[in-house]
Amino acid sequence: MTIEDFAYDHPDRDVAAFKRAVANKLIYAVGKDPVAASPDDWLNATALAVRDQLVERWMTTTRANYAQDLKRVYYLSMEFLIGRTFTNALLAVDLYSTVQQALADFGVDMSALAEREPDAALGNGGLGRLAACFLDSMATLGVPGMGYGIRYEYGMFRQQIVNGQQVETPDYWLTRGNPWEFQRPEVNYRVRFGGHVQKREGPQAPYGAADWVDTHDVLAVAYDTIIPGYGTQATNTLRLWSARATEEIDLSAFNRGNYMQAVESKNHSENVSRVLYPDDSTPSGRELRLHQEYFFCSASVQDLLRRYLRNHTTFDQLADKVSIHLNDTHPVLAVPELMRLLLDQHGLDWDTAWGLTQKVFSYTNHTLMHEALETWPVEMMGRILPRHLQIIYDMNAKFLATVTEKAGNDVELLRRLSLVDEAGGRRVRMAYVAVLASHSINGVSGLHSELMKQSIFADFAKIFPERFNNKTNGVTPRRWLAQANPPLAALLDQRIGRGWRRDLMQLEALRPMAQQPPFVRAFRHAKRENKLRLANWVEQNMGVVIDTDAMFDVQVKRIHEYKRQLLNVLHVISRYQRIVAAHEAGEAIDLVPRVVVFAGKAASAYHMAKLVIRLINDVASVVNADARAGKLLKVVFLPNYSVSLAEIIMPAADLSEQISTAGTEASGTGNMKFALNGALTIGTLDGANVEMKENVGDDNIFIFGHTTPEVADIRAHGYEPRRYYDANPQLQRVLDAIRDGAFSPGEPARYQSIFDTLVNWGDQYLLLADYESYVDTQAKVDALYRDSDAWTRKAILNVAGMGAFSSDRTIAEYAHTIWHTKPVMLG
Ligand code: B1H
Repeated sequence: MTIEDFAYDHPDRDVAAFKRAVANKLIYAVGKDPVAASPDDWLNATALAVRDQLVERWMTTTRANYAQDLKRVYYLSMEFLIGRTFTNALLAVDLYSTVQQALADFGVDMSALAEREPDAALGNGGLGRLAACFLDSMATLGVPGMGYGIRYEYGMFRQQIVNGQQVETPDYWLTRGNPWEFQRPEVNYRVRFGGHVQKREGPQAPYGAADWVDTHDVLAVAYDTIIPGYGTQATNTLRLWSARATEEIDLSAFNRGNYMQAVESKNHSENVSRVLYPDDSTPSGRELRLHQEYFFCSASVQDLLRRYLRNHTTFDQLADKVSIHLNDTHPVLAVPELMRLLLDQHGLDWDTAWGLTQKVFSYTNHTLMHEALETWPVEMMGRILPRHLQIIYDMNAKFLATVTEKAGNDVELLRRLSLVDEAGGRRVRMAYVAVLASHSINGVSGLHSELMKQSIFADFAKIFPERFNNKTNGVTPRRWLAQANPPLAALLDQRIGRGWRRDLMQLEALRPMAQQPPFVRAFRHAKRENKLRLANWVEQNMGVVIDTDAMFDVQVKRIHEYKRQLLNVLHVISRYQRIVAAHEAGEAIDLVPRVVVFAGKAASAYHMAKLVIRLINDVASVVNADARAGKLLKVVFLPNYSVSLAEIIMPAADLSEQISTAGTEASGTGNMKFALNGALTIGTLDGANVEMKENVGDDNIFIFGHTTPEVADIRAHGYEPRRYYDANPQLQRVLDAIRDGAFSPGEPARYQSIFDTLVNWGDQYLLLADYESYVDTQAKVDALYRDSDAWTRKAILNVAGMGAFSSDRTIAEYAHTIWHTKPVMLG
């Protein structure tokens, strides 16, 4: 081979051309001789060659958006949990088998390469993964949009299990470079912190402009990633900001002769985009987090205004051309930032600026839990963002004045509505800022959106009823079916065609096939292949052998008390005790063999969640080592749950555990991924489970436990967990075993606090109140599983009913009723 053999050619579906393209990248971009290239070199070279295919589409789309001057959606999110890009990109450009063949010709195994790609784990859980599914759907539907976020150097921590306990290690995902991103050093903005505010000289409007001076500045530098649509030329952009020290800071310190201080302050500035906060559902409240939030909001708003002003000379059309969506309250500082820029930099008056702001912004709430609502101490905000605090005060004053005008001086009402919580240390209520500034406020499932109006935003829902609406979450069928589940995808393609990838409602065509024995067998066969794949993973990574004939009973998600992994553990222990008791009595036992699978990370400071992980692992050690349990029961905790691991787990599940206390899980999206891949759900009437039940049919889902109003009722009357403990001897044995150290013989008191929480103190999530109903329902699950045809028929009906849970449907609703955007037209 000479270098001429690799002369650059435009690769198309032709294997030879793609081989040239890959070799070309390997030699000229990666700088490696093919004979010396490592697997990572091949991966990077192949990714770069595939990326070339995306670039043309990207430029076409960007040009078309620009020429058509379409309204754009800017989706602001602290988290984008993308996972891997390689296979997703190959499927999007329809080059999967071409590339596979091209690499095979070089003696390289493509699937082994794909496995080497690190996950882009720039998110915690559901909220971040939803943002990633939305990017995929926006591109696929041609919605002109852009995601804005932070290019964290360290993503979600890696979880190891050491002696049964979670140990966190940093996830430096960029070690081997990121072939998918384009650094844009020329796209950079100055983001200011600290300093103080000066009134401007000259005649002042009451809410006039001000100057923000003596600030410490950080530069935000853009990194762009192409988001390909599926079955379309349309693409979108994910623009992530990275912090760089400004030159001035370095030089001024250096000139004073303090080289070390210069370097230190450079580090300090660049810390802003260093690490993702690993606190799903609960905000950290730390100063660095406030810096991160403002950093990416400011850069994003500056960037989108600059783009708007390239096409327009006034702000008259801003609301016709720009929609800014707030993914929860984390990006709410974009509101005062837009106001600041319009007032202080562009000279608009308050009313005009505020009118535009309210038309531009929309907001999604993702949780009702009180401790999850973000608030910032006034003192901290005043120190770091003095001008923004002032603007928020002005917003508040104007708002409370209009309330007083309408409702009179109802001090209690004003106290409740105020953007500033005055009780116990003054704090800015970020959710209220979002509600006041947005023309649309949505929840993420029907139930959640109703509860949102009745609880945290009750007062606002009375004042602005027209702003509140629901957009039930969805998941992208490209990643969560086509990519994650090749056996089922192939079966669907064969029986109903390939159209479901872009129109998931086509799954309805499966309904009659649930009655066709050959299809039922083929469906079961696909499930078995997926179970084998997971079993291999477990054996290779954990050294535990699991039986694929057993029911795979799976709960994977963040570890949180409200999600009630503990309830699942109580059921597991009850099964174990039944097995042991039957064995001792020499009796036969009619339990269905199960492999109970757990995975999920706990926030590093969340003691109870970490204790639950330890308990699961301790139970697993005892059960898995007990020959009496044998094939009947195995428990595994898979370490380091991630998007790429979820892609292996979801397709392999028979039973999906969605068992949060009713009224606590805003939506859930894992629930959707499982059912779409042919698992049956055991769940409470919480979040999107309620709508899943409506879509898959009451007979095809196992619902148990107290409903949301019943939960409220129990709480109102005083929850008395002891009653359940005293009344149920089986439950008592389970809890006593935990308390007495049956699973922690070396440290019998290890789980005393779990016992106390559940039995003596009464946990917030009413575990014992739902225990009996849960265990009874699990018995029904067993009974159905024994009839394997009946089980599979219901699994098929689940898949058939899940069409509505495509994120394409969700995004079409956002585009139509919130953003009012039109798709880009490509020639
Ligand atoms: C959800 C969060 C969240 N709700 C704070 N709230 C965070 C809150 O880092 N923080 O401070 C991070 C994440 N995440 C989840 O959103 C809900 O619990 C799920 O029910 C829902 O499906 C998901 C997407 O809407």
